[in-house]
Amino acid sequence: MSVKRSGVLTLLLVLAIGSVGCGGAQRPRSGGTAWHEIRFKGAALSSRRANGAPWHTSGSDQSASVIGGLIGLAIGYPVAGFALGSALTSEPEPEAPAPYVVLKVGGDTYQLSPIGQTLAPRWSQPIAVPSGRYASETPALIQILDAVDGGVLGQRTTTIGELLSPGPRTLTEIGDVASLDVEVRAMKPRPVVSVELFVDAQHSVDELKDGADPRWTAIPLWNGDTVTIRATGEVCPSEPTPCFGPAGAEPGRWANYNYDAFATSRHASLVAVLPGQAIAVGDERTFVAEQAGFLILFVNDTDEGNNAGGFDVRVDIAPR
Ligand SMILES: [Ca+2]
Repeated sequence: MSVKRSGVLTLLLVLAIGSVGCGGAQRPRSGGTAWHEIRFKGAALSSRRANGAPWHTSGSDQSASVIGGLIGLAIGYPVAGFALGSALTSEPEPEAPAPYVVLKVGGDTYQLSPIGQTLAPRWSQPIAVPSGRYASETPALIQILDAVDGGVLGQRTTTIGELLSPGPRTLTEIGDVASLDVEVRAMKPRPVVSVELFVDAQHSVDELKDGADPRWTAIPLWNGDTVTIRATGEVCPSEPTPCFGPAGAEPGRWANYNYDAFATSRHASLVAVLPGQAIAVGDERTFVAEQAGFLILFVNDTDEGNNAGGFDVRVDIAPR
C-alpha cells in the first residue's frame, strides 16, 4: 500500500467545504433545489483484470498530462493538486491504472480528478448532485475510468434514487473493479458567498498555497458553482517598472516566465486553477466550476523574486 495523504490538508478541505455556507448574503433560492453530496471515497482493484489481462493494453501513457489535470502536476506543483482536493499517490505503481470516477445522470456528467497510478485509490473530492433535478428512477451510470489510457475499468448502472439514499455503503462487482466505497448525505441549500483576498505578486503559487500570506486564501467551491472574480491593483513584474493591472503585460512579453498552464496567457496577469480547469482571469471573469475543490489565485510569473505589488480580488460564488 503506497497511498499517503496529508491529514492536515485533507482536514482543511473537509472543513473548508463544510463551512462554505457560512457568511455572505442570503439569496432566495428558486424552487428550493434539493442537493446531495456524494463521496466516492475509495476503490479496490486486483493486480490484473478479472480475465487475467493487464490493466493496460496500449503502450502509450498519457497519465503525466492527465493526472492532476491542469492543476498540480501540470503547473509543476504536485502539492497544489493535492490541496485542491485529491490526495496524489506518492509512490505510483507502474502497472496500475490511474482510476477516477465519472457519474452520468440525465445528460449531466460529474467527475473526480485522477490522483495517480494505484490499485487502492482514496479520493477526497466530493461531488454535489442537484437531486431535485432528477426523478428518482432516473438511471445513474457510475464509471471508473483509467486516466492512463482512457479505458473503462468498470461500470454499473443504478437509479439516482438508489444512489442518493444517505449513508455509507460499498458497491461490489463493478466490472473489473472489486469494490467502490460510497458515502452520501443531504446538503443544505447554500447562500451566495463572497470572499475578498490579496494576491501578492512576490509569492509563488506554492508559497501562497503553503500559507505564506495571511491576506490570501484558497477558496472552496462545489461543482456547478458560478464563480465571478473581479480584480484591481497593480503588479510590477520586474521592479521598479513597468507595472500592469490584472490583465497583465503586453501579449507575448516575458512569456518564458509564465507558468506552464498559462504559457499563452499574459505575463503578470491574474490567473486561477481549480480541479480540471486553468482560468486566465485578468480584470474580471465568470465561469462555472466543473469539479469540487479549491480555487487558487496567483500572478502568472514564475520569477517572483523581482516583483512588487499585487491584486485586490473579490470572488462571488453562486450555487447552481
Ligand atoms: Ca518577475
